[in-house]
Amino acid sequence: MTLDKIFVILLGFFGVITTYWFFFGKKEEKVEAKGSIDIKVEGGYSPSYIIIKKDATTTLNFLRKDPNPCLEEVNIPDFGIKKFLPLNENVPIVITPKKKGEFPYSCGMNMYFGKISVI
Ligand SMILES: [Cu+2]
Repeated sequence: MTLDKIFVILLGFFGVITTYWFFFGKKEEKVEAKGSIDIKVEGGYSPSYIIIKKDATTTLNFLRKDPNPCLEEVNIPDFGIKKFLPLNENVPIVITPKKKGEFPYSCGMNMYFGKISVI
């Protein structure tokens, strides 16, 4: 094998790793809410993965900073919650989960997602 062939193989290998890292390497930010948690709504939800305790009342404070109308509504179907999020206004959503599991939440059009994990 000539040096340039080795170089091309290495380059291809590097490309694959970079692509993999780009799509799968982004770690999901998991945050445990202790009574309440602030969720910033800007190009998605931050943090998006929220851990809460079963039978404990938790306040999710949604603050929308993104003028994109896509994010103007938040849905938590398992809790029967559908709320309008005015821009730059804190919207508290109070939940007291009665069962454990993972419950998704999303924008009104199902384009941005987050998850509530009840432990
Ligand atoms: Cu949307």
